Amino acid sequence: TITAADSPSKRSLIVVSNRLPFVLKKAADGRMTRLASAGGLVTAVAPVVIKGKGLWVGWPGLHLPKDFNDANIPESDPSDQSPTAGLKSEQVVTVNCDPDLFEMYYNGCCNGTHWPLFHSMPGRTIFSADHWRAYVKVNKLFAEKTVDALERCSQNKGNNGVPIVWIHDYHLMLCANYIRELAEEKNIEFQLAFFLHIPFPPWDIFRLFPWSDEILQGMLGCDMVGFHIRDYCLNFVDCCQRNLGCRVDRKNLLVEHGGRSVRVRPLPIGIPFDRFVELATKAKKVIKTKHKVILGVDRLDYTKGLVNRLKAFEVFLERHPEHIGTVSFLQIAVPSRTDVLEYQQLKEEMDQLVGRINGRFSTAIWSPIRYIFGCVGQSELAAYYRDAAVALVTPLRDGMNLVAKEFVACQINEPPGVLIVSPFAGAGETMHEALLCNPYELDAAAEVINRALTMPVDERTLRMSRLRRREKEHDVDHWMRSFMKAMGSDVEEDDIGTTR
Ligand code: GDG
Repeated sequence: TITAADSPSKRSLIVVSNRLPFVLKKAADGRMTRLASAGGLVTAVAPVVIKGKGLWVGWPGLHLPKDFNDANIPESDPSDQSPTAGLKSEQVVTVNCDPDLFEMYYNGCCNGTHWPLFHSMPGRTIFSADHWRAYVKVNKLFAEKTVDALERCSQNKGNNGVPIVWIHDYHLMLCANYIRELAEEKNIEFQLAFFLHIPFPPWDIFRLFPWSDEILQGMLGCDMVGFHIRDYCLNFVDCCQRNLGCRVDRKNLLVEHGGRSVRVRPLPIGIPFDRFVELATKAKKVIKTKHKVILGVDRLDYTKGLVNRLKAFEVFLERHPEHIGTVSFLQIAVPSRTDVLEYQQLKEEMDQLVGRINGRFSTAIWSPIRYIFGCVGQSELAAYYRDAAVALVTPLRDGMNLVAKEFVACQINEPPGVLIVSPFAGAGETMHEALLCNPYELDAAAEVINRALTMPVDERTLRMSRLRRREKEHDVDHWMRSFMKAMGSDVEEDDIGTTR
């Protein structure tokens, strides 16, 4: 229970995520260095961990020797400008495990099972008891490390409030229950929360997983479970009722379990809006063609609908030859999970499709598709977002999708461009002024592309200004504050906001 006397800045936040907010790298001279991650999540959460003297529990991105001591984690470099620069090595708890076990947990269960299943793609899902056992073991390991972290936090005399443990994502769905069991045995006080960054599927999909009850029980170890949107919350509540027979309250999003009432909350994530505006304002031009550019930016993942998108663009060129020679489609596809066969096959399919469509429509001085298989810098990315006429964000299924939000933040040119988004992404549920496009319906998708390219300036301006206003207000700091509020704790303005 949180008392009014609890000062928010004294409530420690212990974040638990598969990866730490930076990875450890071994330099050529054998010294260990930190390589910071730049994502919005880290930007929003790290300042709260730092100021509240909290801790971050996670895998350091490489397999460390068994006897590795966290005291050997390097401090940040003096030149480090990243949000994690202030995170002292004593605030970091590494989870280390056997490489083979980690492989079965990470590529096996997390990416081979939970990722496709939770994106409602059971045909791609691998059901393996060995992978599941690895997942259980690794979740237990994370839980043990988190309880060590909790013990450290409660011994810290400066910390008065009850620490909040915040577990992230589908890698760690069992963790909460193990933490609760272990910490209660040790009489440690805590509050537990979980946030899922991907969709939570409907019951009829979820129940295909042989150990689905265990997942629900794991998550119900929390005091609060958060998802991007209300639909995912309702799916979760539904699964708790139908799988476990829990008493639930759909209106207030509550699940009764083990004598406790677990709150389920929609907490749509935002982006560091102002940072993207600044990047877009300063970024040099990278699109130098006179053609209008239709832009796609995604990890090369089958959930992102890239094959359908290319096919829809092909139909668009067939049905609207008047655009030939005046527009081009630029797809940035960031290599992802490249050691997994399915992702290698997707890359091949993309290469072939791009080649085929370009071969079919190119003229001597124009080709319809530019395809970058690689990562661009953030400032370059902001320039692409800024100068594109249309963004095509058409995943087959996506928890939220930050690209849609980053695109609107960077639309500082007048007149602005148009956002096209899939209804099957969380962003499609919340960004009401975007044009909706069902990625499975190629003919209709082709017409939406045409509509975006020919939309009158007034309509574009009105839609984009409303989209931008909403995303600015609901930025990633707002998300962080909403989370703390959902945990019964307010955050002082000062405790957040390195994103401004
Ligand atoms: C998961 C959920 C949910 C992309 N290309 C480049 C680049 N990016 C950055 C973008 C954006 C991020 O990657 C992608 O975020 P998404 O949200 O689109 O997708 P996932 O990675 O699948 O994220 C998703 C998210 O978690 C948060 O909860 O929205 O639904 O699947 O930030 O900017 N960054 C740089 N160069 C690139 O080429 N620098």
